[in-house]
Amino acid sequence: MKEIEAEALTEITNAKEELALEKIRVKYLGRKEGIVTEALRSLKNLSLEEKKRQGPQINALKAKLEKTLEIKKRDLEEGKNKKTLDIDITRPGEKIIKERKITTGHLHPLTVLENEIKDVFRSMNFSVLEGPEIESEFYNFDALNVPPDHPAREMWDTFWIKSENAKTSKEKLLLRTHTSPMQIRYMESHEPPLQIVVPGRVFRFEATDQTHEVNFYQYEGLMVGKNISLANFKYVIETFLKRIFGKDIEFRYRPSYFPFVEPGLEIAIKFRGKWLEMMGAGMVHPNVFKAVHYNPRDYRGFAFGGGLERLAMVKYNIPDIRLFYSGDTRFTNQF
Ligand code: YSA
Repeated sequence: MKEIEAEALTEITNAKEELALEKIRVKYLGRKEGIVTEALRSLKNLSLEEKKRQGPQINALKAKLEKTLEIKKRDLEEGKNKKTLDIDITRPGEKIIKERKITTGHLHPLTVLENEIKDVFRSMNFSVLEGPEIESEFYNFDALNVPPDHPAREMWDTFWIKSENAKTSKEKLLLRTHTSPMQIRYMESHEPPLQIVVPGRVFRFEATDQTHEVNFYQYEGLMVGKNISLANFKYVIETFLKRIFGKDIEFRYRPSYFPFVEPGLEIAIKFRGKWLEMMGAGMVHPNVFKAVHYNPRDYRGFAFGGGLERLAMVKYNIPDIRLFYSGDTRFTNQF
């Protein structure tokens, strides 16, 4: 019996498929000629004493083989199911693969350009950071040298957020009209020398046309140190434009006015026969340094804020800013 048991268990262990297992079952437990069945049947020819000795042994072997066969059968079945699950259920059907060209998603052109801008400034050792889209009146205006009654506020048509219980301008909320508040937030918690660029979404309550959106993106730059001058600004901006456009392009500087710079200037690029305003800039105003508790005698710096869509319009020759937000895939799929 011991030999039969050892042999049967080895065969069961080595069985690779259900059919082979069934053959083993028949060989040992088959009703007609199964080895164990035969042994049980031949008990009747033995003496009472031998019957009492062998009977329980053979029955125990029968039970053991039945159990082992059952477990092995379950293992084989599970193995088979696992194989079925190896199929990649995310793979498109053969029909789709043959008949349709499979396309993948891609980044929006503005995201592509924003990433390029970040790369260019990072390569010039600028840190890239982001700021809140919901701002306070304090950071968006006051700290930037634009007090409440200042006529320059008219330059930015503002979406105000109801904040009736606000007592201070730090509590009065709005959708930021430019990325410049991040100049203040950063300088408040850092000491010069510093050089940062801050891309981000801004909002203005104004009519849309070919070059104006209500919601658009800016990239803010700020560099502050002991001996920073407009010459540094000129180098940084001209390097930036050359890298973005991959060649020299026609642009101009003109004097301009922003309360947070002195002197102030604007940069425009020739686009489709007209000058398109790209960014405002200038040397940081002493009052801005005072607002962040820097001594204006110790430091000088330049800052700029450009429109991302306008840059993309020139780079990709797009005649109307509204196309970026049209949701028309015939437009976005070109990038
Ligand atoms: C100026 C001096 C600094 O030291 C720092 C930043 C600035 C820029 C200032 N914060 C600002 O927002 N100036 S701006 O109103 O002239 O806008 C800057 C740029 O954003 C524009 O040159 C233009 O490229 C873009 N822009 C403005 N209004 C827009 C717009 N783009 C699309 N839609 C609009 N409605």
